[in-house]
Amino acid sequence: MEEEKQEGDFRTYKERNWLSYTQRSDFSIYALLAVSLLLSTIFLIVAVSKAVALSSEWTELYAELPKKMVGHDFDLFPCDPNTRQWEYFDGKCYFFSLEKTSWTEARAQCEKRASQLVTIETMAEQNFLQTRTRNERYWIGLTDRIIEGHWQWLDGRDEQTGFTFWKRGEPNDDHLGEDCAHIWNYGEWNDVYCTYPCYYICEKPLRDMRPHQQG
Ligand SMILES: [Ca+2]
Ligand SMILES: [Ca+2]
Repeated sequence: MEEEKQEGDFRTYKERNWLSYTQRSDFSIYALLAVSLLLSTIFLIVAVSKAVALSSEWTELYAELPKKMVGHDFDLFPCDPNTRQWEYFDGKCYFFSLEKTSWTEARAQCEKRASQLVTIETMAEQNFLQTRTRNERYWIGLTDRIIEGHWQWLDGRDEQTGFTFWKRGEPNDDHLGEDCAHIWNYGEWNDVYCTYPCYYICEKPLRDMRPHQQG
């Protein structure tokens, strides 16, 4: 009897211990789960707030990008970043025609573009133009149609008091009467009759292309 009782007590003791252990174990699991949940929630909140901040930064960056690109394009092509028909040199914009026409029509075409047939004032400008014209004939804004032998630029400057780059022996007012000037081989100038088909160069100040930069 005594042995049975002891065995019963021992069993009860084991069962209590087991129950106590199981309860402690459950508590630990719940605690771990709670901590995990808390950490996950914190992580999620941090991740979401980071994503929102990043998204906002990207939105701002993309909103600024077109403005920055436009600014960059104007740095590279100050005269005309959209079509690039006008080329920049030393504060002015130049248009080189793709078709040949008479001097009178060339002048009209430049006026349509709010510009004038080019006036060449310096060797630097001459160099720029001749690297671009490559021995082709291009009309310039120089004529002696009003008074034969008195060459004048369309902007009113007198040819005799400024820079000149005539070919040797020109202007010669050769046959048919040569009253209009063009750039030719090596960029040198020649007079020819005004209906001769030539390319042409228009010119205007850079400030006329970008009115907002005036000041
Ligand atoms: Ca002449
Ligand atoms: Ca000539």
